[in-house]
Amino acid sequence: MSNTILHHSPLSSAEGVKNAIVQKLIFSIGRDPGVASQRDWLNATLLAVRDLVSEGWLKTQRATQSQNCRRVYYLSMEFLMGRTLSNAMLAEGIYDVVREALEQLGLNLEDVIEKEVDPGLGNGGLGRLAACFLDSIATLNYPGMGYGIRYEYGMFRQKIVDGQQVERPDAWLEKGVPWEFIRPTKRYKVEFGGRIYFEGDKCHWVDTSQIVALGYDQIIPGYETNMANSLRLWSAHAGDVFDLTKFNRGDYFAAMERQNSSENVSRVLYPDDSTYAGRELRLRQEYFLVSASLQDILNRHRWEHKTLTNLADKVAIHLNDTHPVLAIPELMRILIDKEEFSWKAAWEITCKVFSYTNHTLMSEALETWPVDMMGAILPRHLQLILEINEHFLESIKSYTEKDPDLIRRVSLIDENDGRKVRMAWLAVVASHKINGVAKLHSDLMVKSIFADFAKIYPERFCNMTNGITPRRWIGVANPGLSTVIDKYIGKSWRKDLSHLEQLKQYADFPKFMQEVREVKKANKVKLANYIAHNLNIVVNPDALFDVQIKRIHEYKRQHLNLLHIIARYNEILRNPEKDWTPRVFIIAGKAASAYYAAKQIIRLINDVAKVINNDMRVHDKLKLVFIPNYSVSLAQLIIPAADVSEQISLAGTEASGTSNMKFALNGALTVGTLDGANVEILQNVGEDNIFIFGNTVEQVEALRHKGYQPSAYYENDPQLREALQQITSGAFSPEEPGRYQSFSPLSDYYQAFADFRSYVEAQREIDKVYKDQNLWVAKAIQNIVNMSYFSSDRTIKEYADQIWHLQPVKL
Ligand code: 26V
Repeated sequence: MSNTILHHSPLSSAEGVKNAIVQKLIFSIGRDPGVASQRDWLNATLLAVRDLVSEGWLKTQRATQSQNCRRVYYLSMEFLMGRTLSNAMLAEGIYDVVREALEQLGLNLEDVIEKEVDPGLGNGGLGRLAACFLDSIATLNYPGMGYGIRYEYGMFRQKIVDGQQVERPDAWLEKGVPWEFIRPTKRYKVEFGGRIYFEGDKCHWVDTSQIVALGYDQIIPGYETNMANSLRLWSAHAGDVFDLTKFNRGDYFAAMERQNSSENVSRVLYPDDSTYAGRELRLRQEYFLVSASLQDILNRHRWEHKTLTNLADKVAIHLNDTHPVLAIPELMRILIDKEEFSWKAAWEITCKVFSYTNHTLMSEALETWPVDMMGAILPRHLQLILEINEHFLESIKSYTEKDPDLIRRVSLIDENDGRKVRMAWLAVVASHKINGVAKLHSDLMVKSIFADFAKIYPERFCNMTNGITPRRWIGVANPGLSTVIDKYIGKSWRKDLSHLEQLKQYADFPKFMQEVREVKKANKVKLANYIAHNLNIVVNPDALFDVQIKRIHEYKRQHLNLLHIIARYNEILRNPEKDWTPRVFIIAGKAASAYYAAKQIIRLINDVAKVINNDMRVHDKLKLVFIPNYSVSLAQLIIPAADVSEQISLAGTEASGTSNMKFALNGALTVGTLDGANVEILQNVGEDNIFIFGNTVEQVEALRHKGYQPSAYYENDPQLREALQQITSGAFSPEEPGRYQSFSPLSDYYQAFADFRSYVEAQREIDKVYKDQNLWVAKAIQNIVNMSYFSSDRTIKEYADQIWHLQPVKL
């Protein structure tokens, strides 16, 4: 029985699919087809497709075990998976047959797809990268698994009320998640607080409070392979902590309070550092993820190998930024306190198991935990970290004798301003490989934040330039482009993006160019319809669509974009007769709820949009649209419709960027600084096919060094001065002229003024090129055909070979 596979493949004909869906609707969802809603049909379809994917998943589990494979575990506090249905249907090759089946049932597949919730279990690039990686790991047949938290409320839903961001809860679970499997047996106790004492060498952690982690799995199908991996998300429960005695006595409040405080751990997407309570919750969440995942990993390993001594041969654990770094002291704790390994043996295993990716150089994002807070919540872990620190500082004695200040700089404990544990330092000391996410970022990383460590452990640092999955970012998001590509070179590019280079021979074929242009136009019409329906703004799909979509942050410089838009508006009013290239500026993104400056930027965008869009004098020449509630599914709608991709961060601040890759792959031309992966996009698409502007990292540094003077720029630049004066004097907020009084970012920390002139010149060049539609589409095609390097398959192959040392499973 144990090797039975229940072949559940009636999904090869429309009739079979139809029956499978109706069965699911009646027997699993419990709805009468006569009264079922679109969501019911969606859920029934998801269940039917899930059955098919489950077969591959079973096979994968069995093959991985029988081949005794080494696995990678990707630990991340964020996974932005996007909607499941179309991706899974494409992976299984059943998209058309499902469409036909639904048609027979009187339903439109595209409408049904749109009903699926898009779980917002992340903040941005780091979370979406994790999702692209899981897709590539499965598609390349690598044995691996993601671990995260099943937050009850994901990233807030963003509403715009009177131009301002308002955050609304995202109760995504309430609609049901048919794709997931609850795993009642994957249930682990997670402990917090208490105290420790030693009996000889042996440490006891006692008087803890406990909660339960319960696993929920999502199957991650590989593309056209039988492989399917899992993403396991943990949900917090009170377990037997729930105080029934109190409840029965009528003390409901006390009983519920205890339950609530346990379950709060997976209540919301981890909060930022803005409040103390929020920080403490995040520390608990991070430990919750790490503790449950490690118990699960070690259980599986014990079950397969009966011992933990060979753990490092079979297990690679990857730390997605510092958020899961507590896994390091947690593994040490388990090996030493529970499994009775010596310190040395435990440390050797730990260093072989872990690897770590750094995703930002921004100092405010480098996690530290107050020693007191960690001591109260995780006393044994703090003690182990202090011990790791002692060993580490001892091991670098030969350096510290020559450079005594080194101890202060590299100590795992920051003593400068209240004692704090430096999580990135801990990650570096315990990981055998540490990578940045784009060449420039990896170079800067070893010159800046990790300079000292790069001298101590030069062999550990490497670069793994980010990538994106072509399945979702062309296949799902841009079916029109997929069809055109298929027609010329076949379908294989989905699994090997380098095949796109075969398109080069057609790059100047008028018919091919025409088809690429028509696809872009159709995507723009679709986006224009969305904008018309949802925002009541009419935009012309023949205008140039200029798009900046990403988290709102000063370093990403949405305000530089805005300064150019205002300057352009002024020029149009002064020169209405000029042959302007009509433009629609599209901006989307969320601001952290406690980030005042970012929220002001959103408000200003909306204020400026109101003025421009209602000014009859500019008419079609200029429109500005802020699309609320940016998400993976909105990205899938917007990116294929873009002509220009705005990647305008201050050089040296954006670690990589990944939307820059998605845009270029979909035939948008980048206007960007020499920052993050833009540098490598330039190298791949060639300087004729990208608009680079602004200061380089070295120039930015030099300006900082000599004392950056923002006033010098606006005093010398009448266009910049005018735009700034309009903002600060209330030209865009007549009902409250002082609203942006303090906007004048006299500090201009991110040097937007210094790059303004060269940005405006790049924009003029864009206007000029766009007028020649043939030239434009030729450049767009050069982007598409030269982007194969940025497939996450390439990235994952590099991780697998150089960091994780994985072999594909043979299926
Ligand atoms: C830090 C914190 C600290 C407070 C709690 C919430 C929170 C959430 C995230 C972070 C670090 C964010 C780092 C990040 O998302 N980096 C982005 O990673 C992308 C994938 O590598 C990369 O393309 C982006 O350039 C980079 O900004």
